[in-house]
Amino acid sequence: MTVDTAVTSASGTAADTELVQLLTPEGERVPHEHYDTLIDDITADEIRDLYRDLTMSRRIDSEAIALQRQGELGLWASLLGQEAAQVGSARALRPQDHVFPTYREHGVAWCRGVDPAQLLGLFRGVDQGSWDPKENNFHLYTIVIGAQTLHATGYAMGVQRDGAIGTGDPERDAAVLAYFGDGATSQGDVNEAFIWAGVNNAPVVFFCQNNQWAISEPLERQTRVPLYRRAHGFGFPGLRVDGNDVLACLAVSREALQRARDGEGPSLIEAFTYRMGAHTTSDDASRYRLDSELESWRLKDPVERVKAYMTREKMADQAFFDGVEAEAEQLAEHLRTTCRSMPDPHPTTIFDHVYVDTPPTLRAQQEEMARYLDSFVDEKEAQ
Ligand SMILES: Cc1ncc(C[n+]2csc(CCOP(=O)(O)OP(=O)(O)O)c2C)c(N)n1
Ligand SMILES: [Mg+2]
Repeated sequence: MTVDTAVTSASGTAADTELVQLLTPEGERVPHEHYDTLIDDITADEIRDLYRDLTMSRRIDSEAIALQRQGELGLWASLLGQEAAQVGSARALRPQDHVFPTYREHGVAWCRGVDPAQLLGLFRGVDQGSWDPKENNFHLYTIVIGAQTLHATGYAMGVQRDGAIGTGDPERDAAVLAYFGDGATSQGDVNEAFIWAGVNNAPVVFFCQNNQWAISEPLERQTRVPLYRRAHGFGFPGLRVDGNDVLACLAVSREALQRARDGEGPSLIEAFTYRMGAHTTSDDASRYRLDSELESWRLKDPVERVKAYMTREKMADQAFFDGVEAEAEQLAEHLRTTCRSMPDPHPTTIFDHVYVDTPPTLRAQQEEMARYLDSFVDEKEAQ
């Protein structure tokens, strides 16, 4: 028996794994023969906009963590460290493209134009996702690991049948972007989505944020080969990008989305990044990983490298950075006030929005619950 021992590590080695990178951790621009052509039209204004997106995403996150610590949210899943992967991929989208997120894509939501305060209701437990997916083509958060990759693939097959791809018309052509994590790649749903997308040539981009951890399970427990390589077995291309490099994430996503719109089928992007925080506010990451690992990734910070690049290239001065900070502070204030004023829902609203037309059995259960709750005598009334 011959055993292929060439690759036995999930991270891969430098020799067998090409990482697309356009901006080093020190903020130096790295020339790339191919991917430079995908961002060569980018202006200094657009770089400043990307920096603003990264900063605002980080501020949404830190504010939500603070609100959770103050008891205003039940839970929060932090995006800290993943800002570039999210902003770079999301800014490659056109308005008519569709996004299927997990529960961590707050930076993508921001780029799609969802009011970040609307993200909080789910984590406060007062709604099940309050934004209208049709408004910004940003679908609801999915907690069931990997399930949204099937939804995205099904949606992409619908887009295909609507004749919305391959026309070459930038107003009509549409693609679908599905986000998921490294741990999700072990789910049946994700592998089934890859098969369906592959054989149907569906216009979907699978964007895996490999943040190295699935709660307490390290990447090595999910795979023996770099994740992007799995795509080849399903019949479509895959690549690995520096997930802390917003320019590289933008470039590879632009290319993959255009392939999808042109009718060339799915692709897998593995954004190699790191979850700087705990899995959620309910988790204590110090129980299963070393501080030294965190420290090494801190040096690759996705926001700082853009700041260093802009400063080096004289694209922004201190007044610009102060202005963005002030704007982030205003956003944080908006989050605080909106969150605290969110009313508690009536318990029977849990039955709403399960079906478009609530079936009689479910309606009966809702009415029964209402009667039950009404049967409690209000203490004040009884006195
Ligand atoms: C089907 C399913 N199984 C298990 C869980 C519990 N769970 C929540 S998050 C998580 C880990 C996901 O890791 P990864 O896909 O790497 O995404 P990340 O949280 O790192 O962004 C698990 C197992 C779940 N939500 N759904
Ligand atoms: Mg993960």
